[in-house]
Amino acid sequence: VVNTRTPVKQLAALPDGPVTVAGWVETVRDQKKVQFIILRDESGAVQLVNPAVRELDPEGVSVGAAEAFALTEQISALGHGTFISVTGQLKHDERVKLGGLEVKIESLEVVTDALETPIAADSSLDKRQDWRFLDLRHPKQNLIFRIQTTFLHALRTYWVERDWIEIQTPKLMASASESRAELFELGYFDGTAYLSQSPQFFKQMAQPAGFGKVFEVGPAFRADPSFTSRHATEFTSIDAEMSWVDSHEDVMAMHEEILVAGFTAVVAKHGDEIRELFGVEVTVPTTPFPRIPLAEAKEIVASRGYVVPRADADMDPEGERQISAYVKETYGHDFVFLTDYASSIRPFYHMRHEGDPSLTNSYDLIYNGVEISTGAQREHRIDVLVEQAKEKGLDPEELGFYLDFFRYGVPPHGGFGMGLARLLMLMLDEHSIRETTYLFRGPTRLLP
Ligand code: AMO
Repeated sequence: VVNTRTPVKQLAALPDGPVTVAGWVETVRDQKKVQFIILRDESGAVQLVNPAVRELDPEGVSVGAAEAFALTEQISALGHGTFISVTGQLKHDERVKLGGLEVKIESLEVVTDALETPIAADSSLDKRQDWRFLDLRHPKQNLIFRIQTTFLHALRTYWVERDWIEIQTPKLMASASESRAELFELGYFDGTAYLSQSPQFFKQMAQPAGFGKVFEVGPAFRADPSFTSRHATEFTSIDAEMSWVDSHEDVMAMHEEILVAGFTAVVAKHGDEIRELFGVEVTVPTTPFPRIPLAEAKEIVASRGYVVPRADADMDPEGERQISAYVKETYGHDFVFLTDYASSIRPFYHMRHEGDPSLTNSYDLIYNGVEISTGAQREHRIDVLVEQAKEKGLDPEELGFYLDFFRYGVPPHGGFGMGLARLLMLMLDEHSIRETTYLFRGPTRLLP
C-alpha cells in the first residue's frame, strides 16, 4: 500500500485510469442500486462508487457476478472509521460535488476494523479531548496543525536566513525562572528538580556564549491551577533572544517582522481553507504595530468605562479586550504592543528606564484581545542586576549560576517569549487553547 497508494489530494492531477487510495471511511451511502463511500486520508477526501449487485445468481453465470456480489456485501458491512485500501478506476466528472472526481471500486481491502465512534460533532470539548485522536480526524482540526507547521516553518526560515542559531535548553532545572508560585517540583534522585517555566535564563546564556541571536521552540511548564481558555500547565513557547539591542524597540521591530513572515505564509498557503472551514479572514498585519505605554492604555480603557482593578497591576483580561477594541476602532489593527511596564510588576531581569527606574524597557503583545507574548531588553550590568534581584527578594546565591553569565563580558540584549497555542487560537477565532494544542495539559487533564 505504501508504495502504490496515491494521497487523495494528488488525484486531481492524475489522468483517468487505475489508482489505489487508502484511508478511513468517513461515510457510506448504501443505496439500492449504487453504493458511495467517502474515503478520507491525511490530505483530503474522495468519493468512491460501486454499482450494487444485490442478488447472487444461483447458476453462477459468471465469476465476475460472484465477485461483484461479494464486494457489495463487503461495502454494506463497512463501519465509520474503518481503515481501507481500495483499487479502482479514477474518473474526472464535473458533476461530482467532492472535487469533481470519483473512483469506481474494483477491489477493497479492510486494513483495520473500527469500533463505533464515541464522539459526535456536537460532543462537549471535554469529551472530544478524551478521544482526541478521533477528534483530530476532522478536517478543521487537521488544518490547525497544518497551519501551525506552516507558521513555524516561516519563522524558522526567517531566522535561519538571518543566521540565528536554534537552541534546545533543558527542561529540568535547579531553580525557578519565572514566578515561584507556578513551579512544578519533582523528585530528582536524592534531591529536587523543577520543570522549566521558560528558557529565559538559558537563552540569555547564549549572549555571553557569543551566539548573537538565538531562538527556541519548545515546551514550558506552569503549575497554574486555573481553568481559563488561555492557560495550560504545559505549552509550546516560541522564544527569541538577540544581542546588541538599544532598547525593547529593537526587539519589537524583530517581533513584528517574524509575525509578518508567519502570517504571510499562512495566508498564502491556507487562506482559502481557513475561510471555508473557520469562516475567518486571516490578514497579514501591517507594520509598525501600534504601541501604547501601559499607563496610557489603562487611561484609555478607563475612559471607555472599564477600570482595571489594581492601578499597580498588569492589564486583566477585560482590560486586554478593551484596549484591543480601542486599537481596532482607532487604527484598524489586530495587534498592539503595551510598553513600559512598571518595574514593580516585572521580573528582576528586565532593564529599567535610564531616567526613571520605576519603568522597564519591556512590552506585552496583545492580539485580538489576549496577551500572546512578553518581551524586554534585559539588564546586562551585573551590579545593577544583583541589586534588582535583591530588591525582588531573590537570593543572589541561588541565582549564582545565572549571575555568572554577566561577570565575564556580555553584550546588551533582549528577546521575547510567545505562546504558540494562544496565537493560533486568536488567529482562527477559536474559544480555547485546548482546540489549538495537539494534546492539552491542564490541572485535571493528563490523559490521553
Ligand atoms: P510570560 O510568562 O509572559 O513571559 O510567557 C510568555 C507567553 O507564553 C504564553 N504563556 C502561556 N500559554 C499557555 N498557558 C500558560 N499557562 C501560559 N503562560 C504563558 C503566553 C505568554 O504571553 N520569560 C518571559 C518571556 C521573555 O521575556 O522572553 C516569559 O516567560 O502567550
